[in-house]
Amino acid sequence: MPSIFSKIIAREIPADIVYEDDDCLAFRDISPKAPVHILVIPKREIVSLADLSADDEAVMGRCVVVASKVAAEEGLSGGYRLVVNCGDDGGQEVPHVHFHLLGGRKMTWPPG
Ligand code: IU
Repeated sequence: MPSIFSKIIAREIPADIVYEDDDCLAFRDISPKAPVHILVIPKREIVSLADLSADDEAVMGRCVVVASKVAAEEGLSGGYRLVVNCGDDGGQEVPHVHFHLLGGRKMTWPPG
């Protein structure tokens, strides 16, 4: 089932895209929870972490490498947080797996 992120990938709705390659897309979150809040997604339609298969290993690894590259480009030399919410209990709202790259402020732990 295509989600709103599929429309962003297809350029059917606008987004502030900061990185793109054949497999991954990174764009600024529309409702940022930190000074830097970027979502890194696989272009492949994967609903959540709970739906991953062995075929997804490369693209998910690629997303983590992209997040690291984008974090460096955003100047997050002091550190950052990379988060994936999974399912209702994990607080996932958009059914297309995504990494939240959060930075530019001190993070707290544990998360809510
Ligand atoms: P979640 O992990 O599924 O809860 O995160 C979804 C995120 O997608 C959330 O931070 C939203 O602000 C963000 N988002 C967006 O950037 N653009 C959109 O059009 C929609 C949600 I809908």
